[in-house]
Amino acid sequence: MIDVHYWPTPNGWKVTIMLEECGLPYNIVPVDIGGGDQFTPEFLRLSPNNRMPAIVDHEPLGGGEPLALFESGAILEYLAEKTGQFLPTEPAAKYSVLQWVHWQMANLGPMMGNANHFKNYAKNIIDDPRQLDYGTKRFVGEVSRLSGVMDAQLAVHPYLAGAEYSIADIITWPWAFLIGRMLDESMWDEFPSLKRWVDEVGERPAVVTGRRVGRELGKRELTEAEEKARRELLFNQTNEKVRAAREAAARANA
Ligand SMILES: N[C@@H](CCC(=O)N[C@@H](CS)C(=O)NCC(=O)O)C(=O)O
Repeated sequence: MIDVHYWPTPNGWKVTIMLEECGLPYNIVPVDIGGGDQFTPEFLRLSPNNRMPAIVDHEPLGGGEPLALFESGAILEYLAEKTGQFLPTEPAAKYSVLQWVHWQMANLGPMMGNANHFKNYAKNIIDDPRQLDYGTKRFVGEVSRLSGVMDAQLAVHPYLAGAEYSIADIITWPWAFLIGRMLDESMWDEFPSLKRWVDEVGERPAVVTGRRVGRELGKRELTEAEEKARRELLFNQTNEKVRAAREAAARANA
């Protein structure tokens, strides 16, 4: 059995979609990131970067003790190797998939996270909205550029890494399908091949099911005070602020 330390967000969906695609049984362990579960000693032992998703595989590839992993890219690569699915073994094909996996992890995910932050969240935090202009322009501009990169690739290939559906698609779709919703629905007009792929992948049964996992978890209405505490927790994580949790975890896990 695989434990998935999870909250229903794009990075979490990558793992549930992959597990559904592979037909592997799994058990969801909720990590309420707005409530601070990512700072508990138990979670920091699995994921020292205080970010979900993380997994624990109790019957790991290669045998032995349960294997804990954080970072969605590493998790998908591991599950692909474990099941022999969605990552070819022939070197040229394998690395053509992995270059897109790394592209998502280093580009689309972080840029969309920041674009969403500046465009949708930051106005609730700062007093002068003009302070948001530069950050919004910079990150929305990057998402537009990255959408063009995907669109050009998908204009000549059915899937991101070529002819076959792979972990490159599984890792990218949970961010890509939100581009219009997070930024601007009219963006799709500029990227028809990307839109074709978003719609097609979105119809796969494993994608539909994986994205629904834990839907109810994030649904509770928060009070204004809870919302404020959540913003402080998620958007103000200097070393000074998280050091205490890390040190407490180190003591508890020693
Ligand atoms: N590169 C990481 C990013 C994970 C990530 O940013 N997770 C967010 C939720 S989508 C999180 O756990 N945030 C908790 C926090 O900011 O403290 C991955 O792909 O696994």
